[in-house]
Amino acid sequence: MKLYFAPNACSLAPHIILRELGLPFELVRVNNQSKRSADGRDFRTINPKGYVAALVLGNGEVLTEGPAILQYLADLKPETRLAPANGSWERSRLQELLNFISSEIHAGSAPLFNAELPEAAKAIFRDKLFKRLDYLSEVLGCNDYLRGDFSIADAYLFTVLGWLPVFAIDIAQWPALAGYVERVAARPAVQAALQSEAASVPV
Ligand SMILES: N[C@@H](CCC(=O)N[C@@H](CS)C(=O)NCC(=O)O)C(=O)O
Repeated sequence: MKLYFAPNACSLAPHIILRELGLPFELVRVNNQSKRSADGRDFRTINPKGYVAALVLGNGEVLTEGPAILQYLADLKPETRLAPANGSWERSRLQELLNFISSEIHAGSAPLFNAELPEAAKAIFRDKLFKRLDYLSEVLGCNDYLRGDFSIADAYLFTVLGWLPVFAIDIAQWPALAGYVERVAARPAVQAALQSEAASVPV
């Protein structure tokens, strides 16, 4: 399998999960501005939507959209229980979380990256994001992970919480989330993913 990624982008979540699962994979870095990829291709020929993550399977199929990639990967090794069995109630609960992270935190953060957006507009998005983080902090409470044991939702939430410093948002105002980020960051697979992205050659 090949994972097209950009350092510290949402593609970090499937990258972490590939390592958690111990699956063989190749990483291909993408320049999100020029859309060139490290294998010399125009990334839009791989994902016409033009954004990471994209997972290319051995049979040539290309899977995009973070939550779909994460679930596909977890289901390759169900015994690791990074996602509960497909069709179970627990799986629906996990999907509920993945969708929340995707639409409320990931997509909710996206405008804050936009240098052209006026500060007044950013303040509206920031306020909404704060409400979502308040909620997540309550859900997490004093648990180590979102759903008991570490799951694909944790790889995704860890990834998007990693963007807060870019927006000058101090995670310390949510002690449960601050502790959570430290806990997830300490996992060997997470360390390995972060280090290999930092060491990857710019395209
Ligand atoms: N709906 C997509 C969104 C992916 C996305 O936002 N990718 C960002 C990085 S986190 C990106 O590559 N943006 C570049 C662009 O849109 O041109 C998913 O959930 O996978």
